[in-house]
Amino acid sequence: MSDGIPCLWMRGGTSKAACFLASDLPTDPAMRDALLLRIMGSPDPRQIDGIGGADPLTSKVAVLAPSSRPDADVDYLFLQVFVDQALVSDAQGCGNILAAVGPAAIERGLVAAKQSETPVRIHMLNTGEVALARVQTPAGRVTYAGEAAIDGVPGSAAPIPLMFQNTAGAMCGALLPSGRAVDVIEGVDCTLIDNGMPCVIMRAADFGLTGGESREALDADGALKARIEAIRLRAGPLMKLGEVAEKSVPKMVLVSAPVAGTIRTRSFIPHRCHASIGVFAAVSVATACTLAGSPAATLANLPGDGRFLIEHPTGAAEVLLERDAAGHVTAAGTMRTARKLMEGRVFPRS
Ligand code: NQM
Repeated sequence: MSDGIPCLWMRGGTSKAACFLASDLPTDPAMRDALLLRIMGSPDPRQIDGIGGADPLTSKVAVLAPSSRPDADVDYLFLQVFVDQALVSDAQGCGNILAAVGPAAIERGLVAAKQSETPVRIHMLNTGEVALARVQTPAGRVTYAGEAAIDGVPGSAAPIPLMFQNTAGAMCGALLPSGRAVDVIEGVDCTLIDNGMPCVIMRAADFGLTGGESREALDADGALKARIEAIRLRAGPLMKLGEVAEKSVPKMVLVSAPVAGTIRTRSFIPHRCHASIGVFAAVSVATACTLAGSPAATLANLPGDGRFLIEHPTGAAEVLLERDAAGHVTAAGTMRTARKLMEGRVFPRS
């Protein structure tokens, strides 16, 4: 370890992650997780002795390996390294970091670049599903420069379209793990849903909020967070996730009427308010908007063309939903960008 560990530090969508090859990390998950905690500098609210950014959105890890199945090009394991607890969780995927996986797999030689655009089929080990990313590779090299802009990231970059299928019930076994579109928990109407990310969706108004509050104001509201956590702990077993006190799922999403898009959100991941919204969380919220009678559906302004604009604290995320004749969501997509920030070796504290 004194020579450091090869590491790519990448922005994926509105998050950042350290990307490793599985072959550079211990195979034993407990040893791997202990190493990742030391690399990130956890547990410590400032992560001062590691490379983590003192925020769940910048304390993430992607572990890449050659694909273990024939219909994919690369295996991607997402790990959330908690900031102020000695916990590393594989109980969720991450669609923002997913945007960095295609470029990182090409950079690290796991996938050969094609001449103009390289499709990368990514086996998401957390959920067992395969996503398709399209990476710009003019002249056979990844380019990060481009004209695509996403809210929550300044400037523009090369677009990375992401397409998903079969995400319903990815973590909970069913789109609606309780079998209902509405459950009442602690007196609050909740939709317990998993279309790629387990989420509990509730009306902001039921907490006395407008839903337009800033991330900082919500994070400072201890009474609100305690109420949301009480609901989360009861929702976990109902969602077939078991005891969730030490898990980063389910995510807790407050919804309100949109300003200009489909619906407005403030999401907790799960203890801090997200600066924007997770990719699969946005897909799950968009899907909830289509469920008659659910809190999200009563507030949503549904698009006519399948393009759902999910408003969040720093703008909006676009989610494309394909639905069958019965209205069931069959596929989803979004557009993200990514950037290589640093390539080198990382030196964990001993
Ligand atoms: O929902 C944050 C993020 C995420 C996850 C989180 C994500 C997703 O924005 O797919 O992208 O929910 O912890 O990076």
